[in-house]
Amino acid sequence: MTTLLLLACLSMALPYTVCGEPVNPFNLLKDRVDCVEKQLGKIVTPEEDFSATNAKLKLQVARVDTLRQENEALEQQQLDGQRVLVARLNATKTELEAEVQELKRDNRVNVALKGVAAQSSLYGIGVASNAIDGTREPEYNKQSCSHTQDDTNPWWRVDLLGVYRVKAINISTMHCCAERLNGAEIHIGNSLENNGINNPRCDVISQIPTGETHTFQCNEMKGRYVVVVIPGRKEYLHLCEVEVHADGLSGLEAKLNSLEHQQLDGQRVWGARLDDTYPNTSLPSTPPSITPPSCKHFKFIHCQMIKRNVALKGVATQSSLYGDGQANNVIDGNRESNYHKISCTHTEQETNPWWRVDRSSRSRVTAVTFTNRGDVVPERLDGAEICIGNSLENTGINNLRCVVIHHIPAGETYTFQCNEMEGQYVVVVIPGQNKILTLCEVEVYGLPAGNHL
Ligand SMILES: [Ca+2]
Ligand SMILES: [Ca+2]
Repeated sequence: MTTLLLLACLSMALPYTVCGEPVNPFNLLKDRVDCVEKQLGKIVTPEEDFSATNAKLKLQVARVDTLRQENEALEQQQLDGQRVLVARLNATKTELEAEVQELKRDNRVNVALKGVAAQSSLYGIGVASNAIDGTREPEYNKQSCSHTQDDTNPWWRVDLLGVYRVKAINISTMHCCAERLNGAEIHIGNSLENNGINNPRCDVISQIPTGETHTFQCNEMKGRYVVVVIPGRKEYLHLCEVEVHADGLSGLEAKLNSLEHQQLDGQRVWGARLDDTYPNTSLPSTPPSITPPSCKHFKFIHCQMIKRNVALKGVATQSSLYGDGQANNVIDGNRESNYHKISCTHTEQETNPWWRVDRSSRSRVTAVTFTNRGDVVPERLDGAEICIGNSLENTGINNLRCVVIHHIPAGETYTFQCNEMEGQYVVVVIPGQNKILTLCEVEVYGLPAGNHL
């Protein structure tokens, strides 16, 4: 108490001035920030290049040791999203130094720099980590570009070692042969299925000129892995730098995000959110093996099945029938991939063969899982498109497209994320002439429309 009084007396006695004007010592921090902003406003305009001018002000303030703590708050004071005010006491503690620093454009941080890179194969000195070494150097010989062999569907991937909300990705090409990257896709997500290629797609690279850097916006897609793949052809994949500009998720959100992907039995996923009425923010480290009704025992969370195979209750139809390949075989709950066990569909050979499930009610489709035929001809499914929506126009093919299936190996099951596309119908079509559509199981995971976790 005595100390407080003494401090108060000192405060009254010492002339606290900011920008030459006396201030209330109890509003010192606030006034000082205002002052700095005013000062900066006079000498720096938004159009100026901050990295060049890097304005710096020195403000006379009284000796106040407690400013050390207050400075921590000051350092985070943002001016306009692109610039940040950094302030600190100088060595003599009698002056406050304040400067405006330009943040990286849009306040983004390249989180790939701390990641771990991998790729489908290695050519020469083009190790995967060259694409996250922090330099865009385009000369292959300078060992800053990744380079695969002439692979079919070559891929490169960075594991960000945590889940991030990805805003944008910069990709820099090599001096040689930049056209090889044409048609490459950028995928982001938490799955390593199919080397991460089955994660949702951010964008397709149409063309990046030799030695240049292009930016792809990813709308805050969440994920731990960023994958670049050249689908559908044999090609060398080389990348001189991949910069991933992203924000980290909060601790709790990160936990939830990883939990959401923890499958219990292939059909259910455990999810949780904080209950606003309960302050405890702790979460169990592993999903409880419980069904939704018993979730209510957890007072501090809600949990529910956030994914269930809603295709099972649908009605399937297809463009034509060959042999025993009934349309409903694909939603019989059985992933048996041998066509002769009568759990797969089969159309005639025709133009644009399609299969469709009517789920009789609208829901938000989070993901669609496909099991391809396992005994022979898995390549028939290559190029199939998944469309989701509420329209039956053109047999449902005109609905929005979730994904194009490049290839699912024989008998394997792949999951494609559809980011909660809403629709009553899920349609699979193989565009082109003389095509045959065979599917052994389609699982549609979704949430009721309007029910947000
Ligand atoms: Ca590099
Ligand atoms: Ca089946």
